[in-house]
Amino acid sequence: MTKDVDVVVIGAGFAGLRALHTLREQGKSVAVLEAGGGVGGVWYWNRYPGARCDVESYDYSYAFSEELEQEWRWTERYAAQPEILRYAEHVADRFDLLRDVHLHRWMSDATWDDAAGRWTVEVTVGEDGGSETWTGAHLIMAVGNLSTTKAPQWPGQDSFTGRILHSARWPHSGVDLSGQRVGIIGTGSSGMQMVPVVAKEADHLSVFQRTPNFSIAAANEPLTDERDAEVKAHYRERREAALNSPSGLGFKPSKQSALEATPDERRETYEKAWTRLGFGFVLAYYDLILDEKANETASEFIRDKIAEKVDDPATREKLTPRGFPFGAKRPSVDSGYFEAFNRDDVTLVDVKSDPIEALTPNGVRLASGTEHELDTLVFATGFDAMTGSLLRPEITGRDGLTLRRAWSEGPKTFLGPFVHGFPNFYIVAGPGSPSLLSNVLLSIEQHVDWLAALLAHAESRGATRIEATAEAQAQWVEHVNERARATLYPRATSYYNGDEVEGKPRVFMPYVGGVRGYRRILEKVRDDGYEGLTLD
Ligand code: N01
Repeated sequence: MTKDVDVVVIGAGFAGLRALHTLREQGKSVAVLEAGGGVGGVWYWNRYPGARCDVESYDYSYAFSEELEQEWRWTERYAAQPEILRYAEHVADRFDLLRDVHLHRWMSDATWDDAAGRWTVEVTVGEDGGSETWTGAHLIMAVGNLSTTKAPQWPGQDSFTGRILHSARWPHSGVDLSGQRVGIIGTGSSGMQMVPVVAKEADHLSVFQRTPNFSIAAANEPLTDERDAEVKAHYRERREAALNSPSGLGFKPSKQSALEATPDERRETYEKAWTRLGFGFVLAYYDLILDEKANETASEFIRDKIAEKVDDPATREKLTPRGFPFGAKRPSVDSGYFEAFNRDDVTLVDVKSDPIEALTPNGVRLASGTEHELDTLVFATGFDAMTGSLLRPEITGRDGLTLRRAWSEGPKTFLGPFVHGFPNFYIVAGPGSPSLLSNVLLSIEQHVDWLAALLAHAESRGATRIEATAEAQAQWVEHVNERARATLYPRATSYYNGDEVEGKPRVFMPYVGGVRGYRRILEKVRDDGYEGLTLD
């Protein structure tokens, strides 16, 4: 039986929950279809040891309800995964969202019916492959940028007699790693967070590193009642500051060039940023991500920090990032990652110089023939970022155009949410918008509010179809590329550029114009009567 609603939302992470709440308040019927067994999105799936947010808890939380802001009590400056998941569950419960969230439903395809002016969404239900059909006048993709996992397949993988886990599909029951020889492949944010925690538990840990990356010390701490009261007394100002900052973290970069400061001034600025900014460290000076020489001053500062933490010179050298600008590849925020390599029971394996050749029944064999024996092997190998979850299902818009074909040269959007040829189809905080370069929770709320206002406006005019024009989309794509080209971002091999998946078009995907600049663009488009969109 087909189920009909006004709006179908895919994904019950922070974006999907917020869309449900806001559109329901507008009087729309909404169905949220979620592949997982609970709400929370990335925080539902990523349960690996040490998983925690690298945006401060007070900022990585919804701003739409002052009551919610005041009543929720975060316990740490950077919340750990279980606490964030509890928060998502609390929100779902508090705003009575669950009655419209349909779990264990994976969207296999969606097709626009031009005559009816509706989307038909086909869904696989549960593990046993049942199916359902939903239709909606609008389709919102709230699927997240880091949700389709990427796991390499090595020769001999099936012969490995130990256990293979992925950081983003960690068993809900937890995993006892005590007494085990554990291997972790990948040293992005997930790997770096996991290493110090697993090192304490396992008998021995081997870390397979391909590219050493920059990381900022987390400076995590418990939140005292005084601190909590202080933040809550000024929450509106904090939110305002976030909206008016480039990253949505409330921090504005110094207007001075890093190169104009004296070495002592720079050091002082960097020391302060080190304990305050997390991955916003890249904004310590405005030109760190614009100018190679300026960037090198920050890169060198971080390399010195790493050097202070690692005892063995050979290991230290292997852990030191070089050859790409700091920040151009997403830096991590870690708690004791580098120090973990001072332990006798942790080994760093450089798989750039000696690549993994195969898995064997006992572990991992490198090209040199060296074998690392393991009981558990963890893939912290990341995601098919930004486009993975949008292109895995088959999405067909007007005149049979599929999203895969429309994006065969990389994602093309108008402002991020809109794709020409796909009426009434919206992507929340995805490619073409600040998304992964911002505090994504803020970007999610910005998109949902703006889209909700657009839908209300269209309705008030009796319009039932909303679509970006080809011209507006082409101009936005050019603008996104032009802004990216003016920065150092394209100079690293990174998932921002689509480098993480072989054969993926090399296009810089997020919008580097910043949260504040982007918000102004959205406001102007709205004030100009939604120029760039056709409302019929
Ligand atoms: O994934 P990644 P992630 N052989 O893509 C390596 C967010 N996040 O899950 O760099 C060997 O960053 C790969 O090597 P290389 C955050 O936005 C946030 O760690 O490509 N190695 C890399 O080291 C983050 O950026 C939080 O050479 C292979 C690693 O695997 C994003 O999620 C916590 C390989 C993948 O790193 C993704 O992080 C966690 C191969 N075949 C995640 N394939 C916080 O809030 C891949 N690698 C703190």
